[in-house]
Parts: sequence; C-alpha cells; structure tokens
Amino acid sequence: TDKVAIVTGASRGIGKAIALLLAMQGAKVVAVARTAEELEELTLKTQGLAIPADVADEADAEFIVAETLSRFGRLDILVCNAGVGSFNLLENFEAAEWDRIFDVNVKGTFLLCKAMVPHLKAQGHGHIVGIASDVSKRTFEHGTVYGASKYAQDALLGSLRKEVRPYGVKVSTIYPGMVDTYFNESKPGSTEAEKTHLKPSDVAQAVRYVLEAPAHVVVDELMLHPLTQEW
Ligand code: NJP
Repeated sequence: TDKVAIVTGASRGIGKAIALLLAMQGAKVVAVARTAEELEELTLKTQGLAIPADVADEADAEFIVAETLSRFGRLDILVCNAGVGSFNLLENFEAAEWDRIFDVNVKGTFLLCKAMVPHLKAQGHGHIVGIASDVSKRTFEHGTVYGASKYAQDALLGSLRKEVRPYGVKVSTIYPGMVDTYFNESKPGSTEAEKTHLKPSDVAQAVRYVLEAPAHVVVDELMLHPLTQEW
C-alpha cells in the first residue's frame, strides 16, 4: 500500500504500535505527539514524518493535515489515538483536570477530524479510526471524567460516521479493554496484572483489521479485551 496515515499519540503505547504496523505494511506514516524526542526513534524506523504538535490546538491540527499533504501529496487514513486520563472520586477532581482530559480526548479528536474530513469527502474515500475505550460503553468508580470524555469521543465518531458515509469515507471505532502502556503515568509490565493486559500490538492488529475491510464494508465498531478482564 502507498497510503498515507496520520497517527496521533504515536510516540509510545498504542499509537506507536499502530504507527509501526502501518509502516511495516508500506504506509507512509505521519507520527504526531507533543514530545519531539520520543518521535525521532520511531521516524527513523518508519521513514515517515514526525510532527510534534498538540492535538488540542486548532492551529496545530490544521498544520498536521496541511504538512502531510505538502509532504506526501495525499491523505488516506487518520488514527485518532492520542488520549490522556486520570482516576479519582468526582469531588477530588480539579476543574483543570476535566479540561486537560476533555481537551485531548474530545477536542483533539474533533479538531483532527475537522481538518481532515473536507479532504476525504472531496476525494471520495478515506478512513478515520478512533481509539475509544470499553469505558465508552460502561461506567465505573473513579471514572467520571475519563469515562465521560470517552463517551463523548465515541458519540462524536458515531455521528461523524453517518455524515461521511455518503461520500465513501469510513469511520471505525475501536474499544480496547486494559492495555499495558504508559497511560496515566504507568510503566509497561510494572505490575503482575499488567502482564495479562492487552499489548499495544493487539490493538494495532485490530486497527489493521478494520483498515483491511473490503471497499464495500465498514467495520463500525470493534471491541477487544484481555481474557482475564472482568468488565
Ligand atoms: O497511552 P500512552 P495509551 N497531543 O500514555 C500522546 C486509549 N485507551 O497508548 O504528547 C498530541 O502510552 C502522548 O505523547 P505526548 C486512551 O484513552 C487506553 O494507553 O508526547 N499527542 C503519547 O504518544 C488513548 O486514547 C487504554 O505526551 C498527545 C500518547 O498520546 C489511547 O488508548 C485502555 C497529547 C499516549 O500514550 C492511547 O493511550 C483503553 C496531545 N495533547 C483505551 N496528549 C489503556 N492503556 O489501558 C497525549 O480502553 N498525547
């Protein structure tokens, strides 16, 4: 494939695994995250483009799409993966933490899609893949803010799916259970439980699956869990 894929949150965790898998399959990968250094090693491996940027910033989101077009001359895939979260009782959350989580998970998804969709609609094909969460569809203690953001992101992607379908553009949403990453300041493999979590590469394989659907098929939703997770 000579496709061009923008992957947000590509410097580590799930996004990095997605970027590596897509590059291995021949895609030109545009890797986005705020921390430039962490993107460098990845770009060497993928021979793609690194764009240090904040997905929650409108000018950055527009720059990512414009820069990709000027470098590669085409746009095919957007993976909205960048996300942050923290967990606490509702009354212990600062309002600023609500803003931080919603800015990345919801506004970031909105801004990248907003910058990308006009191009995909105009060309009559393209695929947006959102990395949501199983908590987009369930609630849990300490999950008020993160869960609300993931429900919101899911609703955005579901509505967008209906808006772009008539133009031949696909939106697929992936709902992983627990994945062993750097999420919420954790370190991969740091607890016994994490050893049975999904690996970032498991989620990358799910992304590959939805992207490889035949032209006439859109995989709307795909949920995956570690066999050990009760949910
Ligand atoms: O997290 P982590 P995951 N602009 O911390 C980047 C969902 N999920 O891979 O900007 C641009 O290892 C950050 O880079 P940096 C989750 O909700 C996870 O687990 O330099 N990029 C890094 O590359 C999220 O949507 C689990 O800090 C920004 C990446 O995002 C997605 O999976 C379960 C950014 C985060 O890597 C990936 O999370 C589940 C910004 N403003 C769903 N802010 C799980 N881990 O268990 C952050 O159901 N990044």
